[in-house]
Amino acid sequence: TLRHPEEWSRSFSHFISQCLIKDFEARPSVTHLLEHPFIKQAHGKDIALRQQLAALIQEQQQIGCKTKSKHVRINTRKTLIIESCPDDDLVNLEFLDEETIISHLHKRYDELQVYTYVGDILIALNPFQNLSIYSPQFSKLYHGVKRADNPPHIFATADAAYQGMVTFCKDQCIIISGESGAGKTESAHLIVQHLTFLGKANNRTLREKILQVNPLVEAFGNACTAINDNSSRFGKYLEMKFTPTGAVIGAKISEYLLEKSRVIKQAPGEENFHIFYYIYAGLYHQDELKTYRLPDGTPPRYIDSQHCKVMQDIVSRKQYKEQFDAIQECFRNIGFTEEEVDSAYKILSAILNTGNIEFASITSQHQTDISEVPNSEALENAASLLSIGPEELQEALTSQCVVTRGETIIRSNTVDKAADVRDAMSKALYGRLFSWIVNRINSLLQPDMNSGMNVGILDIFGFENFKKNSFEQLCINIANEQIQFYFNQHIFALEQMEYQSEEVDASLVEYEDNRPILDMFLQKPMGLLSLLDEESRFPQATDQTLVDKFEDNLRCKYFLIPKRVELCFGIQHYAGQVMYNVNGFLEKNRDTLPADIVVVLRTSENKLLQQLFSSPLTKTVWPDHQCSVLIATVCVQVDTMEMIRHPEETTKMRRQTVASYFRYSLMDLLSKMVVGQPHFVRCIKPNDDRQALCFCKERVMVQLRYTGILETVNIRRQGYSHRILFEDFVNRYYYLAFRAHEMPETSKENAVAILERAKLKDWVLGKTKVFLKYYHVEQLNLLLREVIARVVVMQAYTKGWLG
Ligand code: AOV
Ligand code: MG
Repeated sequence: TLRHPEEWSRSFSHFISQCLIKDFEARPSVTHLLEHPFIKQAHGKDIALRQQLAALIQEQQQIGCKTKSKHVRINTRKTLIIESCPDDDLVNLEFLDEETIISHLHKRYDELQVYTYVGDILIALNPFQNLSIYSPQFSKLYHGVKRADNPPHIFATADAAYQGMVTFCKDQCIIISGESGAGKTESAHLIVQHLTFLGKANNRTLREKILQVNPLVEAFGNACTAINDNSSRFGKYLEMKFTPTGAVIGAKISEYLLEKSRVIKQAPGEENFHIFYYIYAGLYHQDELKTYRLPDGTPPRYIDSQHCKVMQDIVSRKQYKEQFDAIQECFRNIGFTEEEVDSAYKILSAILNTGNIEFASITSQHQTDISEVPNSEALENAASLLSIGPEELQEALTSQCVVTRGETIIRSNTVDKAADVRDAMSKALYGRLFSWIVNRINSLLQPDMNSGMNVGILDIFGFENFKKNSFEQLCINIANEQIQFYFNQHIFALEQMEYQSEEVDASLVEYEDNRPILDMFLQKPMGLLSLLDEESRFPQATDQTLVDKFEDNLRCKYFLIPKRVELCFGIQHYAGQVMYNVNGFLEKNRDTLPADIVVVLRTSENKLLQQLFSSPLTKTVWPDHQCSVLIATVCVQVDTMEMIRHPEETTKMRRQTVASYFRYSLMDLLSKMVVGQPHFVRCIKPNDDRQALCFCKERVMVQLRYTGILETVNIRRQGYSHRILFEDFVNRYYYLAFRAHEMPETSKENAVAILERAKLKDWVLGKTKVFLKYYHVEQLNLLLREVIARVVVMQAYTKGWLG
């Protein structure tokens, strides 16, 4: 069966050449190709090619083939054809060792087969080029069919999650992991695209809205780094909401830990958040320049790193302008009002102007260290865009109110201090604007109905190891450490724990448990984050005292103090060793925003700004009873219901640091994830040069090792990834062996009856549960869907609807 010949846009010779790929001999059923009209109609020099193909098939038949493939079909290859075959899944490999797995993935990558299964887990190699396998034809192909019927694909993972949700009425969650630049964000987009298709978003407006959420949020939250031109600088959990029958009705995003420090400073060769370049290139008409007070000439300091492409070349400027137009479109489609968008642009322009405010030291009679703003243009621009008074702004930047013993004293800021306050204000403005945009999207995309289910998609910032790593990298890498832990829990720990408690005889697979590393970070009161918090509370603390504190208290093999490199410490992460420079850790962790700034911003006439600073930004985190398993296993401790305040919030309450906020954010994220049935996508970066068709064996090897792929293949081969209580099993599948009205007892015997009736092999029984292989559930679900469809038709007949 050759499906979708319309996909064959290529010429005959190309078609044939695609068939003559290296591993062709492993695919016997290609004989069908000779019968295909496309090939039968060969003429001219194509006839020679046809003969070549025939000869090859003959040769291949003589050799004899080991594979059992049945079909000729579209492949995930860039262009077309051939069939799914057993080696789409690493679990089916005859020999299982690192070398075989690598060469297997290498071979597939050379053929542009970027996806490979490990049981129900998807490995995605970054192709670093556009593939034509994401078209609507492919969407149709990956819709409610057996996984093995099609070559591995990211759409298949989306489909599995969707089917799981519809069949079991249970929330699902797709966890995408991989290092920076491995392809997580692209994968997340493709999943949203496919879920929108599956969710029959007939309503074009809703479909467009949902598809535009990612681009809009990423314009504000992504930036060009040394590793990835579109690197996510925040964690994102996107929940797509569906009706109980599976129609998509809305979406909701949760954002985690935006790297705000990027607003004020970027590492050499890196850029600020995309949106700044977009508006700078997009708002260029004279009247816009005037309205938004953007300097026409030298770009603002915050975006004028040596790589400021905006001014340097026309092409980039044009591209940014196009991106700006696209973002405008997103704002409009999603439903932001013009006034809101205008306010957002004003705040962004105000930030750019704020960055240009400079301070100079002046000497007065009483004090030597007073700062003032020598060139008031930037200050006036910023104040005007924020709708506040320039004098008030200047005062808030250059001085501070201190209350001592009931008396209020105005103290002047030094030049350095004033610059810090300025930057703190920019960061706060951006961070709050970002949160507001996310909240606004959520309110605009919120479904009318409360009931329903969702599929969550987790796309966080990937593991990073730069030449110089700071507090941001530490947080990013801890988050990745947590995701790896979650993966381990699901794939190895929980499964093997159940073998023991249910007395099932299954061989145990050894894996690298990263819990000790997580403990070292998160434990209270002696974990690294707690120690950092403690030190942040001392005004006299320095980088040296911080390193000393770590060194004195963190005595484990994962914490390293390098000799000869000062003010650095190393961590042996699950994904490799990273050296961190503590310079700025304390200040970044404190993340203070002086009260004077909040006071002056609250006087703004800009409605959006008032909203951003009127109430304390809070987030509720609670230990959900459903996530108690993970809370027990994850070392994050949440005492009771807590209101988590944004770190910069200054009140009489003890101030939250970034570290403690981070800890709660992780908890919040986990509590969302654990309610859903997880699906894992492991993104792998085949090379560091972002080159298409370049498979660097060593780089892939490292990633396979630290993600524990070999062990994963083993456990998927030997293990039972689904354990279902007899009661739940019978309730769920009794249609397969009993009549609808029979209501069988939910006993072990009836569970066995169903398993036998479904003709499954290799399952085992525990004390209270059925233990199933990863492919059993899919088989059961397909059978169930068929039976239910039959029942519905029969009922329709009996009711006379079908005549
Ligand atoms: P990341 O999300 O994993 O990094 P991205 O998804 O941004 O990585 O991918 C990096 C780049 O790889 C993209 O900009 C594309 O150029 C390319 N790419 C990835 N997947 C595909 C694909 N399926 N098809 C074509 N090109 C692809 V980070 O966010 O930095 O951790 O923090
Ligand atoms: Mg990303």
